[in-house]
Amino acid sequence: MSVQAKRRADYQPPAFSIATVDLHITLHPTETKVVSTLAIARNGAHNAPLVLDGDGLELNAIAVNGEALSEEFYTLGDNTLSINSELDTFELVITTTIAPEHNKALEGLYLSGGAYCTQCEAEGFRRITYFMDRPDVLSVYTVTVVADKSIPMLLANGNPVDKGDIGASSHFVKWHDPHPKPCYLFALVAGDFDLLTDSYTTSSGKEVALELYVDKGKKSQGVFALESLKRAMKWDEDVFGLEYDLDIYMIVAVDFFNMGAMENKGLNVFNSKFVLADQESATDDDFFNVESVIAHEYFHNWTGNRVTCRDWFQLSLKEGLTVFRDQQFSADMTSALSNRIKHVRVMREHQFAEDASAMSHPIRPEEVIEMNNFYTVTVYDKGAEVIRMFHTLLGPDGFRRGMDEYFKRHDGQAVTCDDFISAMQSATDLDLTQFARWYSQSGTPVISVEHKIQNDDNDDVIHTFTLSQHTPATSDQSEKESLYIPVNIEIIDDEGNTYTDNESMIQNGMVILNAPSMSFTVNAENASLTPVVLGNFSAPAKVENPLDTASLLTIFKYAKDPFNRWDAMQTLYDRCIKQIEDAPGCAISNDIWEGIKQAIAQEQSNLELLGECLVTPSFETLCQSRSNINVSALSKARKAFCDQFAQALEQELLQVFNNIDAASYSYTQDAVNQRRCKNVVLAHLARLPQHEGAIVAQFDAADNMTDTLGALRSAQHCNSATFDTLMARFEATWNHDPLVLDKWFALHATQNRDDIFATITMLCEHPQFAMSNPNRVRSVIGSFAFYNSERFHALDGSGYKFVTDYLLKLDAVNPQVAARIVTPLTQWQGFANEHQVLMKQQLGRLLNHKGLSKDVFEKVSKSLAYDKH
Ligand code: B3K
Ligand code: ZN
Repeated sequence: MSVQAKRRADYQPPAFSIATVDLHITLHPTETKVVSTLAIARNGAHNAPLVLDGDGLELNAIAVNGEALSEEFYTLGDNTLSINSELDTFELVITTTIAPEHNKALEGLYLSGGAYCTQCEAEGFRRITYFMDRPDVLSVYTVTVVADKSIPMLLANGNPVDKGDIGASSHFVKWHDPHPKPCYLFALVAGDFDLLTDSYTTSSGKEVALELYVDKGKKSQGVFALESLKRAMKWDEDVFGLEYDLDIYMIVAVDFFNMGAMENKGLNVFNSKFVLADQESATDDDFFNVESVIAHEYFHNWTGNRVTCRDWFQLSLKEGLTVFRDQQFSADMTSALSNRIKHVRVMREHQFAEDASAMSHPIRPEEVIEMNNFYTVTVYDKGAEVIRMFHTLLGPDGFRRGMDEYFKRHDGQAVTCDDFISAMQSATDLDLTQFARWYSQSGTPVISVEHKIQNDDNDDVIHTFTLSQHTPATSDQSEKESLYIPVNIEIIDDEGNTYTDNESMIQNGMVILNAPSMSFTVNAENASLTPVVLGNFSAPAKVENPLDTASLLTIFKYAKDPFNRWDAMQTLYDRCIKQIEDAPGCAISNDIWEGIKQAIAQEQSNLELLGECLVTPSFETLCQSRSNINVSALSKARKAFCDQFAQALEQELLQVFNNIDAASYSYTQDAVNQRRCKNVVLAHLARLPQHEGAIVAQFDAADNMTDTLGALRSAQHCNSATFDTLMARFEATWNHDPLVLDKWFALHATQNRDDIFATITMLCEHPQFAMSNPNRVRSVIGSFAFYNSERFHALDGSGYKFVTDYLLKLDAVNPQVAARIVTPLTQWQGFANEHQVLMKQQLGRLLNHKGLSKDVFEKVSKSLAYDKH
């Protein structure tokens, strides 16, 4: 396969602009007619042709200024249409036909169930009509949607301006969006939905109609999403002074969707998973995610839509920033600590892994084959961490000034990450030049901590702390430079006293590490000091801090920063697991259990922190602090540790469990913390057969999905008959609801059982399963590949082969989803050689497959090429 990568350095401004786009779309499952009228103007003096992108379109007619264009004036390429006109300005009318029903890639215009909907970001608009499909061409859109009257609701961006009948059987609605936008924000939805309506009055008194469209019969499950939207609108006014700018804001929930949601101007399209929620069917995590995704898409209205990206290499300009904004919102709506822990888990489980793989890229990538492959944890989540560092360095007020300046300079423009940095620079005296390297350098920096103790001439005890940074080479960059790293730090002794440094390098609890290393000293008599480093995960880095168990427990007891306290326990657990890996069968010493018991006692009343501290690091997180991993050995060590944990702490765990009141259900932070802690504890107790009854009892009594699912997850550790019985009961109850059934699919797919492939095959044949639905595929195949580590990595190669066989079929249907699920297979670098050989064998099969999509090709070919370095 020969595919051309695009490079950031090759950016050229568009040769033409398109001031207005008038679309007239007559919907039909196999013959949708799209008439596009474009006001074209040449940019500057040149005689290059107008080159439009197109993909899978049937071209019916072209007219320039009202005259049909004869063939000598245009060239139809594989994916382009070039118009040779000497005119500097002209009206171009292009008529094309498309077949939404046959569109299974879910990009462009497609049918989700019975509803028409679109997904254009990144480059899907070219599957609807010929256009300059790039984000720096901004146009004002007027869209007329025509359909059979059996399809009652016809939606597009902006405000409705006209509607009426066409003959006896058809009707139309015309929409106008006054805000110039790139084509990736175009949207159209047509179908028959239940509609929830509400309104919101902005701080300047403008009334906005809010409309939420859901599948028939699901109205009550949309209430929480609509309430979340209003909270997000208010928050953006309060925190950033940003108001909504159209008369109407619409959200449509659809069942077939490649990702979470899409911020199309005034008409968001959502995966129904991130809209529908009620007590019976949604967990606390689901509620959290609904609120957070609703907010994320809403916040894009300013960070993404009003100010958009010049080119797709700048994606983090809108995504990193918008993720940071949604994280801040969620922290304000729920709790700062549990949010921070969530983000850090994502960074450690997924982003660090990406940076260690052949897909390593800076938050602003340099080279891309398939843009959809770059909607990554690096661009999104590491991107948000970089924005968070601006926020940390500038402080909330400085950050706000920078944001105000950004909008003042760039409202209505398509800009770059450098433009953002420059706006931030205008709001601070700090020199951000070195900081900007976070945009160009990939890889996870490692901060090493060294602690030396000396006596000086006066017999004072001097502690010297040295922080060094080092970023290991990545697949895309061999040379690394020093980054500008804000490192939150506390120096405490074993009674919890805090110390300041002699050089005053610690300012407001933070040092700046901007050279390969830096040192400071602390004087302390008769005290043993512990450096508490990277509070609140103040930078996306790994820390190597050689602390003994006593120091880790001191941090847990006394550090001011609750994130550090949680992290100290994670490090402690990681150490214990390592100890068992090195000496299988060994018992963790009693003083560690005693330390954990004290920690539990100390936090009895802080169920939020306690719940998080009782979670043992995931297999995926453990992988990031290891190399040459033998999966079975690591999994066994992790399991052995968890078993010992349950045995050693049984009484304490039981006490926590029994002390948590089964108060009546509500979705409040306190209640969420209680359920979370209770279910974490239950999962530990499940390892002891005597507590099986508690699991069944919780399953029987649960009046909400969090507790039901908590019981089911715990049952994964019980004997298989109990698990099977509860799973069967769950299926009988939820058979009608595929979104809920996804949880059941995922639980089955992550079982460590000999019959796992028979199970997965059975799941794929389930009446509610369809390969064409990304949610189902992610639940079954995605869960297996990402989270069933023992079976996926089985040393007979069966897991890798199973996933590959499936991907070969899926790729022909939906390349975007296939390219996501191939990720674990491409991340072979950390694993022992026997794993690597088998993984690469399957990557080779994929690479040799005729007709492989460029999505999967890019990831697989990079992964195999990395090998040859
Ligand atoms: N901007 C979209 C993601 C589009 C992904 C295209 N493959 C959703 C979001 O980040 O809000
Ligand atoms: Zn986004």
